[in-house]
Amino acid sequence: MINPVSILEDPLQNDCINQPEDTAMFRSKFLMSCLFYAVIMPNTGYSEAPAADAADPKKTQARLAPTIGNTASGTVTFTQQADGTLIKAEMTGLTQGPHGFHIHEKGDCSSGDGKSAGGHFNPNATAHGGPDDRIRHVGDLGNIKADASGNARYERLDTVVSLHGANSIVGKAVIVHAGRDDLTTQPTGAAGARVACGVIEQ
Ligand SMILES: [Cu+2]
Ligand SMILES: [Zn+2]
Repeated sequence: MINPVSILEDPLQNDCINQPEDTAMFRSKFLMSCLFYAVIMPNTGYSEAPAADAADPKKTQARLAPTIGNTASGTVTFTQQADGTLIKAEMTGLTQGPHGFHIHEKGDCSSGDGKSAGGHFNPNATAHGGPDDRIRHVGDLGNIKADASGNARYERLDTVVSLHGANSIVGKAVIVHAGRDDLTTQPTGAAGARVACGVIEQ
């Protein structure tokens, strides 16, 4: 549909509507502009609402399973918002304390130790850091901290992680580590072994 407001604001279209009684040459010119709007414009698609894009998801998740010899499992959800990506995690079966929590570059948890997920997701080739650092891997989410029962929750609105474009984490993997990410040691944060792994769903 042609937006009535755009018709009123468009000088060519106004010419078409307010056709002056003038020479045949002008009439012909105005007729051309009428034809342009009648025939060409409806096919340009400018006035159509953008189609929903299946490659532009608004929400996804990863279900984390324990690596061999470990008991940690849980779910991480990613919700794209106007102001960033809301990341929420719930884990069980951890040892008490902080555990390195990252997005790794390969969506592959097939090896028993989680190493098939590769290194931290780092599309911009920067140094490792904490989630609030200006210089960090896209995948650097800091630590998830478990209570005495081994349960952990994490919630963060992250402005670097995205569900589309170059920083898209869709199809990558979430890893929880045995130890704390010190947010400093390169390139891993020295967080130790990988105790849980889950692929971020497409
Ligand atoms: Cu990691
Ligand atoms: Zn990192």
